[in-house]
Amino acid sequence: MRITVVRGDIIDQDVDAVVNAANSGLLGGGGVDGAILRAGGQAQLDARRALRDRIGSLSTGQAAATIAGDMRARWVIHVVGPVWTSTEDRGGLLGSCYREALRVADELGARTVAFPAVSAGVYGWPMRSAADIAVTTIRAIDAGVDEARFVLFSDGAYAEFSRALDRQDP
Ligand code: AR6
Repeated sequence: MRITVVRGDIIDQDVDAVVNAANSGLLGGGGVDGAILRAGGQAQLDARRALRDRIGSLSTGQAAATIAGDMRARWVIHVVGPVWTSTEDRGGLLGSCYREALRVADELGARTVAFPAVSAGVYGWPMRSAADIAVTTIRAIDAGVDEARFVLFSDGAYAEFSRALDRQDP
């Protein structure tokens, strides 16, 4: 599996599946979640509602897919990242988001998957740590996916993910 890092908007990526930093209610929010829902339109919203009717809510660290609707991508893989706190190490849950997303991507048969910096926005996770956990976790997985692409919205996020990838290159 190739791991790549780009600066840009996850909506614009020509990939099979896009990972969404969702909340457990699954029906949208701000940040990347809002952008993905807007881009997906009614078909994606209907699919999110159907998923919620089926599973109730999505737990932190878990992943579940819907169709993407009007997006270029075919699927959205929803994950719920942990909210940052300095009093408890929730890094395992953040790693689980990436692991579970890739497992679901494999099940779907997705060859290319775009990831945002899960938890590093509204949920407050420090970008440096978010990048280290994301890269370390993805590196350790032997997935059927050809490319895992981190798509970072800001220069700062892009710099941290690039650093994490370079630092850990064999
Ligand atoms: N493309 C790529 N990255 C983006 C985009 C985009 N279009 N938009 C934002 N980001 P966040 P979280 C970056 O807040 O911290 C929502 O309300 C953003 O700059 O989207 O996991 C959900 O419903 C940041 O670096 O996700 C939840 O309630 C990163 O994506 C909650 O926010 C993640 O920021 C989840 O919070």
